Amino acid sequence: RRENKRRAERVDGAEPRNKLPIPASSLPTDPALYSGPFPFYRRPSELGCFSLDAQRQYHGDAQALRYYSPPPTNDQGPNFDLRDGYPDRYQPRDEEVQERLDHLLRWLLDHRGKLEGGPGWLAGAIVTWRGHLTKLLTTPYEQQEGWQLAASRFQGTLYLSEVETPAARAQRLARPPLLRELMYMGYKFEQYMCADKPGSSPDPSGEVNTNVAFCSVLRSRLGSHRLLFSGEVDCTDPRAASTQPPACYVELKTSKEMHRPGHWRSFYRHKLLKWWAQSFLLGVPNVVAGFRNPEGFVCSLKTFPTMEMFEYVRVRVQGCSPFAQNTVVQDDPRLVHLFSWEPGSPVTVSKHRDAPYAFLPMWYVEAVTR
Ligand code: 0WD
Ligand code: CA
Repeated sequence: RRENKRRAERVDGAEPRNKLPIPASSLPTDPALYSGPFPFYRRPSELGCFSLDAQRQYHGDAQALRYYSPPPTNDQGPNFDLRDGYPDRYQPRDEEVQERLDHLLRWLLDHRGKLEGGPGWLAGAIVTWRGHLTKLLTTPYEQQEGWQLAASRFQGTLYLSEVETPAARAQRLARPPLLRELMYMGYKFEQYMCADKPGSSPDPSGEVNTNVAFCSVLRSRLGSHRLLFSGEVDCTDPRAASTQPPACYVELKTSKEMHRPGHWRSFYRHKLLKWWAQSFLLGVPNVVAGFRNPEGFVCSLKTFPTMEMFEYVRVRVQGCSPFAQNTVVQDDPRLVHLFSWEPGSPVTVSKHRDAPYAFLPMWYVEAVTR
C-alpha cells in the first residue's frame, strides 16, 4: 500500500521540473575560492525505489522506508544511549560481499522500458551510486582517502562502480574495536529517530541490522551529464511541507559534541562538506545531527538545511570533469577503465578486461542484449 501511495503522489503532483541553482546570495564572494563556477545541477526527481531486507534481499518496493519521529520538543531534550545493544543486538552487513551496482541494475532491468525520455535517454546517461558521486564531488577537498572507480560503457550508458582500494581494504580488516562501535552508534541513532509506521514511535529495544536499506532511484543532470543514480535514504518526514520525494526525506547523522570555536571550524571544513554533497545530490532538504558526548549519549539535536550548509562549505568543482565520458569510448560490458586517485596526485587510468574488474553481471548484460 505504501508503494501505491508513493506512486500516487508522483502522479498527482507535477514533477518538479524547475531548476535548482545554488542561491547566489549564499555563495561566498571571493572568486579565489573557486577554480570554476559550480556547474548546473538539475533538481533530482525520483524515478522509483527499492528495499533490501534483513537478509540483504532485494524488494522492488518501499518496505524498508522508515518514518522520521524525533522526540517531543517540550521534553528536556534527548538522552539516547548510542552504545545500548552493542554488540549483542547488532547484525552488521557482511562487508566482504562486493555488491557493486547489482541492486541498482536489478531495479533498472525492471524499469528501463518505462523511463521518461525513452531508451535513448538511458543511452546517454551515467548510472552509479550516489555515494560514488559524493566522492567525485568532494575530491578537491579530500586529504586522506583515495578512490578507485571502475567504468564500463554498455549500449551507450556509462556505468561507474567503486572498487575498494587496497588501503581501504587493509583498514577495514584492521578496524579498531572503538571504530566498530562508533559505526554501530550511527545506526543506533537512526533507530532512536525513526518509526516503522507513520505516527508510531521509535522502538530502540530491537536489533540494529545494517543489511536493511531503503534506496531511492533518481534522475538528474550535472553540467551536461545525465545521471541515473540511487542512494540510501534514512527516513521520510510524514510532516514535511512537501510529501513528494525526495523533498520529504531526512538524512540522519551523528557527530561529536562541540565546545570550542575550533571544533566548529573543523566540523564545517571537513564534515559539513561531505554531509552537504551527499544530501544535495539526492535532493534531501534537511540533515538532522545528533551530537554525542564522550559517554556515547546524544543530548542535543540540530537540523541543518542542506541549502544553508552551502554557505559554510567552499565548493570548487572538478567532480564534473568529463574524464570518464571522454576516456571510456569503446562500448563493451567486459571492458573496464579503472580510474584511480590518491590525495595530492592526478587521476590515473588503466584498462582491464573481465575478472576481477568487470562488474556488469551476466544476467544484466544478457537481459539487456536480448
Ligand atoms: O560495497 C560497497 N563498497 C558500498 C556499498 C559502498 C557504498 C555504498 N554501498 C551500498 C550501501 O550499503 C547502500 O546499500 O550502496 C547503497 C547506498 O549507497 P549510497 O547511498 O550511494 O552511499 P552513501 O551515500 O555513501 O551512504 C549512504 C548510507 C550511509 O549513511 P551515512 O549517514 O553513514 O553516510 O548508506 C549506508 C550508510 O548508512 N552505507 C553503507 N551501509 C553498509 N555498508 C555502506 C556500506 N559499505 N556504505 C554506506
Ligand atoms: Ca545517515
